[in-house]
Amino acid sequence: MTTSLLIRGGTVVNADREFKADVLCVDGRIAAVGDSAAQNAPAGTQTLDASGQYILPGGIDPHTHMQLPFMGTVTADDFFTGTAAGLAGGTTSIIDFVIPNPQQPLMEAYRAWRSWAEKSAADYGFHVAITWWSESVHRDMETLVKAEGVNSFKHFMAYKNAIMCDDETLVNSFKRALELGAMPTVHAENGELVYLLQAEVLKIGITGPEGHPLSRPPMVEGEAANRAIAIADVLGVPVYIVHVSCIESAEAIARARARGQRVYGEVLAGHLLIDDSVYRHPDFAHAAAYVMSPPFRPKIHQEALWRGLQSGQLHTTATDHCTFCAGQKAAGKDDFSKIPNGCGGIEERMAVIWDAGVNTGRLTPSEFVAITSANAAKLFNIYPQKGSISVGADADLVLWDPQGTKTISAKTQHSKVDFNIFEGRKVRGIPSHTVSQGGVVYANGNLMAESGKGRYIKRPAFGANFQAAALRAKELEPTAVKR
Ligand code: URQ
Ligand code: ZN
Ligand code: ZN
Repeated sequence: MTTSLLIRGGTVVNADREFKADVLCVDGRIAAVGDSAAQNAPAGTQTLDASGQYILPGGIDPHTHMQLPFMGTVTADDFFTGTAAGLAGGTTSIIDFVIPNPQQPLMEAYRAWRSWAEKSAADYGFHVAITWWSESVHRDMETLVKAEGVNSFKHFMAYKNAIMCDDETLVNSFKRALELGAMPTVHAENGELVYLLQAEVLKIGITGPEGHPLSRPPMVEGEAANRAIAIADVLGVPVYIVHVSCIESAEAIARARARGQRVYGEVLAGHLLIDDSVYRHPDFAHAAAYVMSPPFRPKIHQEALWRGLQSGQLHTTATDHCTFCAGQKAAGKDDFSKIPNGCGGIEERMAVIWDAGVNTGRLTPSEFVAITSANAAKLFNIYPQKGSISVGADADLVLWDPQGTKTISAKTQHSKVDFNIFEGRKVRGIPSHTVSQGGVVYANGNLMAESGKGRYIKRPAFGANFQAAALRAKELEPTAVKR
């Protein structure tokens, strides 16, 4: 049975341009854009009036952790509640993370996460973390790329004695990623420095959440970003740096890109709008709710992140949605290094960035689409299936009401967590409808997310351009001197 949806009277916004056009969706795909949409609408087509609104590609959040077992607990949002919250905010796809324990076979961890994600309400993919190295990891990476549609591998340079990978693993895995046509990504913080600084801060008697940023100053991130960039440069592989939070790493990326290196940066909505004063709140639960890594920074860093997004030196926005309730955060009541790291944001990302970015003139609507959807689709090789309103693309769209307003609150959010890092923020510019796979899943506050409706999205390896880069790097290899 054909399901069709006609969206009339709106302004379509893609990353390259905006234009008035109707959009017809048939059986989960975009079937027509423009005057032919209405002409080709089958009998009985549901119609949405988008006059005065923008029609955006569904948001893509390339950095979430639903149902993550971490620091002795599991996140409050599972793959259903987390993706449902995303749909309420206009995000129709996520890329989450498979994070094997050290020594755990990658395929075993991958199968576990795939089973957890079956309840997703929206489409999803996985970056797979490389937390250890062996012949089996080398082999499983190939299986994941060639058989499972994984084209990105994550490396935590922080979290010593847990999931941190050392330089040997970074080097081996980056090289393997290049061979396979996959994108290496990094959490860039020097885990050795964090470990030492945590001990030093605790030793002088600072045990509260205010100790968290003290143990992870910006240069701890800057060093790791520079190191990951240098390793990628020597090996001739691109690299994607997640949650760039500070001037030090933003400048490291800009310098590398100015040299022509393929380095990409991701910025969290939280790091654009929240500063480190939150850690000095007198109430433990309030301050602990903001404990995530890298930490929220002094305000001066926010301008560098906005400028990076405006200038194209930083590319995507995400949330790192990794939610822990107050009872879970209390694990660190007497020692901030034991507070489970992570915050929410998947429902709020698009609205807070529109409000602070587009309404202020920092971003055009097209630039907004680039950083909330299209660039992530391009960097993880699912464009234009995702990230574009074009014939043949998945019918994932948002009707965006630029005059709509809301005050963000944990009281009205859909996430299961009991806190909202954007609590009280008034925004103008919100989704009125979210369309996923051609069906309306959110309409004017009414969320109709369905568990299990989400699909696993395979992301193909990058082809010749990767291999060509590797070959060029090889050609540059010095030839042996004949003696
Ligand atoms: O580091 C990450 O990205 C995960 C473990 C979420 N937690 C966080 O603090 N960012
Ligand atoms: Zn991280
Ligand atoms: Zn993360």
